[in-house]
Amino acid sequence: MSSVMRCGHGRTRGLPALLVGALTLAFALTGGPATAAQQDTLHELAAAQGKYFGSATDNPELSDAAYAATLGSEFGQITPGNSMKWDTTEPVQGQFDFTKGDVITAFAAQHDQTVRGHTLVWHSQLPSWVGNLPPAQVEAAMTRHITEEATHYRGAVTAWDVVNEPFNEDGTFRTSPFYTAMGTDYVATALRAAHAADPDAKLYLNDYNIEGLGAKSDAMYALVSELLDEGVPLDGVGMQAHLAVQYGFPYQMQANMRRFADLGLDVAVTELDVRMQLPSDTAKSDTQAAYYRQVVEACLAVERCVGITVWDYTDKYSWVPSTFPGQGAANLYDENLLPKPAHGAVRTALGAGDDGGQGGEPGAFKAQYRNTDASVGDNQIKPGLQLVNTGGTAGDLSDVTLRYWFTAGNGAATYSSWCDWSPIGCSHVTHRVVAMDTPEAGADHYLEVGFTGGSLAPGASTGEIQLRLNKTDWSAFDESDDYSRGSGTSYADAPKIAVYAGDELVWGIEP
Ligand code: 9MR
Repeated sequence: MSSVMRCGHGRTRGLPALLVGALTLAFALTGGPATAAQQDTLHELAAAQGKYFGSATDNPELSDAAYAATLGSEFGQITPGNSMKWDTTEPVQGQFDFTKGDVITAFAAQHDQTVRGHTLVWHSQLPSWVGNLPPAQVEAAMTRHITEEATHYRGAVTAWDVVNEPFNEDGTFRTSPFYTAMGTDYVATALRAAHAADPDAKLYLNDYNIEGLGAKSDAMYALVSELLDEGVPLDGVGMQAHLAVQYGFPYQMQANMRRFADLGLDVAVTELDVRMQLPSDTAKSDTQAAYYRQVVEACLAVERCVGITVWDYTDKYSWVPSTFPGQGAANLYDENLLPKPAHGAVRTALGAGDDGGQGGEPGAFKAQYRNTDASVGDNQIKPGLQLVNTGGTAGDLSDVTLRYWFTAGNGAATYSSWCDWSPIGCSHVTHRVVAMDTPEAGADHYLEVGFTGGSLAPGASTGEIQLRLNKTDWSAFDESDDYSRGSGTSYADAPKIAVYAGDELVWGIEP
């Protein structure tokens, strides 16, 4: 099911599609223990692509020698999971304690790693004295906290999550002592204070559930656009990426990253993990590996995506089981510090075993359509679509979308959409209804169909994807004038259904 989205984002030309194996929607994984001592580390693989690969860590874990060895060798960047948060660094007003964070920065220096500072201003892990201040004193306390901490870590921290998690799920600002005292201005005030304290650090806003297109990432997009317009020092957006097998992959992550990059900002994946309902099984583990791979692919495809940090690398030290009882197994390595299939998927996506990853032209595709619904005046629209790879190489599906245009008529402006059946499995198909900013003849909305990943071999077809949509009040459509509708009941090439690879139109004619 999906609800209506406004079509407002600018589409720019796509970057080269990643060409992956020739299997149709098969997530061929190469998990298993890493044996060769001389094989490239995750960070070396990422660095060859101009990115870093990092992990969160925490002070108690560093006394686990086996854990620390892999942390120090496999990753080129670390983030303290807790030790730079306000409750640790200024538990009592004016009493600063950077002991724990200093252990992290010393570990990083020993292992030639960069550090992302996390985090200066957050509603959580905030000592109660801050919330108990009269609102008129909060700005001074916040500025002092930022100034002391960012000054202390000057030179040791390359990037700061200056403000963490400013938004609610619907894109409204989250209430916090900072918001209560200063309204939305607290974000700019915090960024300016951090910049004054450490002009060399990259300054980020960081949040979860902003990885895909949606209300919350729209809110972040609007905020950072405004901050940039006002000349507020801001370098990047952190997408935490706490994903879950059972909730699906974020909608159009790559396109979402690209719209932030197009503003001139860096993008970082800051807290990646992919949890699941326990126990793990092959299907969940395969989906998890696919999600990790897709995040890597999205970052590789967007030049301004500077790197990926996993929210600790092993299930042994994951935050998930204590927060979501019954869930876990979210990390790249298991509780015995052995790499899982997701680890192999990340390595493969980072170009392990090839010459560092190949770029190529956007895939060559065409859309085919058949009408599975004789009635033009009922309350559902039911296009059957299939996507065919007309090129000579495997086409990456993670970046491909199709559009079926229609007119909404009267009734509710919200929609549900459905994939009823497909041989590739509806769980691999994403769909939503988008309202056009500028309606055309026969088209004021479109059904957008995408894929969670996989690739299509040369000449191969996805096979039928049976789609259906309705208005949430189940009022009737008049399909007779719909731009993309045809009357043929067998599959045929459909020039009025568009296919995009990345942001580039590769098939069809837009209305
Ligand atoms: O990993 C952190 C965990 O050890 C703490 O108990 C938890 C408390 O909120 O915070 C965890 O890290 C969070 C991060 O700071 C912000 N994004 C969500 C992370 C997971 O909760």
